[in-house]
Amino acid sequence: MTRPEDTSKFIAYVLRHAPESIGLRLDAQGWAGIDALVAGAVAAGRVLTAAEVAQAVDSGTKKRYELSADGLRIRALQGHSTPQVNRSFEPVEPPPILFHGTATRFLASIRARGLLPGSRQHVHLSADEATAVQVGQRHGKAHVLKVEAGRMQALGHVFHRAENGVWLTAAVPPEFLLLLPPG
Ligand code: HQG
Repeated sequence: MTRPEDTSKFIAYVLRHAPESIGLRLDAQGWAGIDALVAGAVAAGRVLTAAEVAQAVDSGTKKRYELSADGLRIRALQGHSTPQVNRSFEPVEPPPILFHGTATRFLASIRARGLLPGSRQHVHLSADEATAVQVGQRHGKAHVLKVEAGRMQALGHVFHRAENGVWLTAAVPPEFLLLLPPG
């Protein structure tokens, strides 16, 4: 029996990073047919049903996915690295401060280069510190940075907010990072 969280992670991997791994094609806004997702997964040897996909959308505290109004299609809301997707997000005015959770082992590089999106299309930020702690713990010993989002925006940096509340921006130069310990 596959655990729902494993199913959600599998769907996240396919819809954000590797649709081609199951022969799936996403449109530029990230949408895939649920039937095509299920058929591709099954053809690749994975046990997956449309009911499990629906459960993955509804379950968990992380709103990773969205269903189309007709219920036939699914997409990941953010976090993409696949070049198939180029979601258009509206610019949104951020709060003065946003948070980014990282791991202590990345701090020297972040001090030198700021926050970079890595393989993803954006740097991910949160409005609350608790979320940032959880995100950072995924990578090791968590360290939370404060980002001067208001000052960045005033200087021309653009922010977006995905439907699940995750804040996105292209990159954060080091001068906008607070709580960055000296090297
Ligand atoms: C770090 C999860 C070295 C960055 C979460 C992070 C999130 C640098 C790691 C979403 C760096 C990238 C995204 C630099 C940034 N030098 N390291 N210059 N700049 N980093 O996983 O933000 O469970 O790609 O601090 O909830 O951790 O997938 O990004 O530690 O919203 O739904 O490089 O993933 O959601 O790691 O997490 P990631 P993230 P899901």
